[in-house]
Amino acid sequence: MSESDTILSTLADGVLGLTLNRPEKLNAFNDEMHLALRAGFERAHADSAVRAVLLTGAGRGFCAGQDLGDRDPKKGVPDLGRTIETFYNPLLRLIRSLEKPVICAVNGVAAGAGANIAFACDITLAARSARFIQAFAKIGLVPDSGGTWSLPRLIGEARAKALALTAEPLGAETAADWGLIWRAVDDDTLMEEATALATRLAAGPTRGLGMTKRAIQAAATNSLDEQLDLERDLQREAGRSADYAEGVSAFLEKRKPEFSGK
Ligand code: LHQ
Repeated sequence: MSESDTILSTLADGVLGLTLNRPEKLNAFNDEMHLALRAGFERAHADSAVRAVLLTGAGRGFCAGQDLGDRDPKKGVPDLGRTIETFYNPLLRLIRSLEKPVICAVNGVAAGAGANIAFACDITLAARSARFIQAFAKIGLVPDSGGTWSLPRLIGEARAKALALTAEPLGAETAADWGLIWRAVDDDTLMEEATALATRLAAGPTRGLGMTKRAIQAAATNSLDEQLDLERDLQREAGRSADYAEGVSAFLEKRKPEFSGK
């Protein structure tokens, strides 16, 4: 894993905590933070001790998207497609393809790519005071980090277009009411609730949870027939897991299961 203080990393109870850590810039991404966050998610893929990820931000913001000081056209016309190809798209793919739960705790403003990364996570909680801004329209850009894909799917085309074209901030409670995120919680309980959720999921049947994530995501492009076949195949695999054996034994023996993640 790359050594950088732009991402704070912890591992406890199977939860890999990744904290965006450029608080003086509301955790806007510079290249170093991009690489360090990617290294964190690569570790989550490779390390079997990691059974869930908890992503959050240090300070008063979650993430203000790209550090615009690093992509200032006055310093030469930038190739933003390259930035997307090099940094954001690999990150989005790592989050979505990780067969372990990714919890996101949005502790404050989430703007631009910062908002869309939060929407790409599996379960997103936000502090009641947090807001989400599709800031791209304010600077002549197009939503990225999967925003043009996730927004219409999560909230429908009308709301997606209005948010993206106006860049109006959306409060956490409305985001939850609309189904953009899982839940808005009191600011002072956000990290406690997010950590408890991540810890609970990290103690869960990791392979089954991972396949559940894969199946739900596949539904975005599958027909019902394809999805039914996929469920059959994944259930066959899940049924052979140690965690299925443990789950059924625990149920029959009226005790709490102890899942190994295998
Ligand atoms: C920042 C930033 C920031 C640098 C706050 N950069 N310093 C992909 C491809 C390649 C390039 C382009 O981008 C993308 C994807 C994207 O993410 S595009 C969208 C980029 N993000 C934005 O346009 C958001 C810009 N930030 C804001 O609009 C505001 O800062 C928000 C609404 C997020 C928060 O407003 P306030 O709460 O009033 O805070 P602030 O504006 O005072 O910011 C605090 C500091 O953070 C400030 O620095 P300073 O030295 O004055 O204290 C800001 O300059 C800095 N900061 N966002 N993206």
